[in-house]
Amino acid sequence: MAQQQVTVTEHLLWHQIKSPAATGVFTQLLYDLILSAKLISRSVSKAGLLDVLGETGEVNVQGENVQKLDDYADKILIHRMERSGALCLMASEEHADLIRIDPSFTRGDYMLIFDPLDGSSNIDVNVNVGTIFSIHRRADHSGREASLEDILQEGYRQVGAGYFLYGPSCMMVYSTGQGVHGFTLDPSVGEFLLSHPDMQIPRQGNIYSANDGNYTLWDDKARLASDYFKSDRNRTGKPYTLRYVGSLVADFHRTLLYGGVFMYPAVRKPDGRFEGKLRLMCEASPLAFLAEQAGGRATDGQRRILELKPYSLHQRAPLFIGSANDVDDVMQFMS
Ligand code: P6P
Repeated sequence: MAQQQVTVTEHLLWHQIKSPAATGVFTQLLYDLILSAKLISRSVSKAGLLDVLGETGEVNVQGENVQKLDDYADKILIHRMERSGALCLMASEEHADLIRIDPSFTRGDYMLIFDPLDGSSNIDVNVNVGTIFSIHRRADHSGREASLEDILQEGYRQVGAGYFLYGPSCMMVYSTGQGVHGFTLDPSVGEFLLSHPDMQIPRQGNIYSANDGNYTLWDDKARLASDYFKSDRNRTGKPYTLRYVGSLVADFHRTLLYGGVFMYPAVRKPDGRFEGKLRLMCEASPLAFLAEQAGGRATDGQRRILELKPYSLHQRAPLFIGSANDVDDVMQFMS
């Protein structure tokens, strides 16, 4: 008998039944994210043809010719998600300010933060890119208009997080706090099928993932951590393999499956300040949620990523994420 495939729809409904608080609004929110990703995946897969064939002649939902893909992905998500009926606020890596939901749309208590197409600079060389999303639920029910103070929540308060990876296949990896689950899009039927149930990061890895080109810009502690993994002093007794795609979703997805450590330490700026590159709310925090749900760890070098209280929408943070043993070892050098 053909293996019975579990669709993401079945999986979400099954989880909704298991979650007493679930009202179906959250499930609808995820459905609309999935539809957005299918639309983005379709355009990303044709990216290279934009030059070969010129304009694909495609017209997006706003009746405009397909633009730069990250702008296109951003527009798809905003258009679809403002109509989900689940949101009171959105924030996009592409927009400096909050995206409010027009009162003409049904609104809800959820807040969505997303990076519409992370790693988009890699598209021109046909490297995997991804959409990262983080879902919070508003704590205030006074009826006042939702504002920045509602969305600037610590990562441990996320009610859902995940990413879509556009690569050889299109994958969705998500968690609502009941483990991490991966789905692969079957383009012949347009459905995400459960391919990686209950994903767990190996407790110990042997892959080191960082942009070593920044080595001279790191502080001494980050350099010591980097040297440790590339020596025979680490727990495996031999140097780790180095793998670095330069697309966060791809590097994280490999870390989730194979283990090891991904690190993007703070780098020294011309004025001498050290600053992280990755954004806390739409990159580090959702991936940290997934990492911990999969038995891994995520820190900024001092504190657990999920404990950081954001002070601004686009603040950046250093990120060390992956296998529990490997991130614990990083902390030996960083703390
Ligand atoms: P670097 C892509 O531009 C991105 O935001 C992440 O996807 C990726 O992890 C990082 O930047 C790569 O940065 O400095 O190594 O090119």
